[in-house]
Amino acid sequence: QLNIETIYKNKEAEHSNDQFLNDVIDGLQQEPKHLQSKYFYDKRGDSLFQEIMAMPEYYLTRCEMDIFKNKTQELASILMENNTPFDLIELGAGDASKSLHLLQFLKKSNADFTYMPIDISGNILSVLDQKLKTNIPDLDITILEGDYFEMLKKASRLSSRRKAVLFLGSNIGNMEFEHASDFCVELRKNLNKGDIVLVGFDLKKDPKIILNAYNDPKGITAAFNLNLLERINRELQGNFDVKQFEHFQNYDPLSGACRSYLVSLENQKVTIDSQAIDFAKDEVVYMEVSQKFSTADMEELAVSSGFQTINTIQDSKEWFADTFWLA
Ligand code: AVI
Repeated sequence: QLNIETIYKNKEAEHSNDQFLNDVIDGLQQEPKHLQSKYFYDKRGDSLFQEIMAMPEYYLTRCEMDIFKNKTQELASILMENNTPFDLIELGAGDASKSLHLLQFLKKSNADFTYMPIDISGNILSVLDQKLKTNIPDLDITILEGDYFEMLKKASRLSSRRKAVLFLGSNIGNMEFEHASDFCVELRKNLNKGDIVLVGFDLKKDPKIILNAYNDPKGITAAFNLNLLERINRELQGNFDVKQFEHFQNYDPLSGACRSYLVSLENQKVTIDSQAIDFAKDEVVYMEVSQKFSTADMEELAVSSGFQTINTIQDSKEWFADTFWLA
């Protein structure tokens, strides 16, 4: 049994289907066409992402796991500063496979904290809930399902303890650079002076290694992208013929942007909730950016959003960085 377990959902979740439909139609009416990658994560998308994380080419999870398994003490000592009680809030917690090591270490060290995972996927949060029940039965946990900032505000209403926010897995890379910057400014506004953030960044490296991580030969990443079209068919009465779209991945080592697209293989008309959208042969739908960072890029983001970098921890290959920012 979990010690304290409360599950909060935001109101928005009730209207999420309308929002999904609006965002899809709006994105497909733009030039170039665009779908938001936050919608990848339905039940099937969650499970495909689990498969991606287990692929030999997808080094990100293993690198960050290396940090969380082998540098746990270093991470924990910064979080446990002064031994004051705190809320450990994880944005986009997923199945918390990396933070699990940290949570176990903090518990063993008698840290006084509540774990507050935030995710938009209720499905993955129930997987997480089960996992924590089995692995750390005496953990204090408050589950927050919904939008990051709404849930962060909710966390502030529930507790006034100092906050340590985890934003791992290079999730920050799934935002365009300007959005990442706006996101960090907004994050800073939701924190008090002295709170800390731990952000995971995938670093710029050999372009081939990066491209391979998103262009696997088994086509799991392709299936992950195409699943969004299937999700639109399932949930929004769409009629995409998924076989008529092909995944295309590109990495630009200068900007560090690794982008995925779906290419229309023929001229076709798709109907979504009775709205028709035309796709020309070879027209692309821009799906996702997975931005890669240099140390200077990371620092620029910290400074421009009012944070001070206090420590950066890398994996043994130096491919991934988890960096502590002080608000
Ligand atoms: C969740 N996010 C950090 C992943 C990434 O690496 O950008 C999502 C992903 N897309 C394709 N493969 C993995």
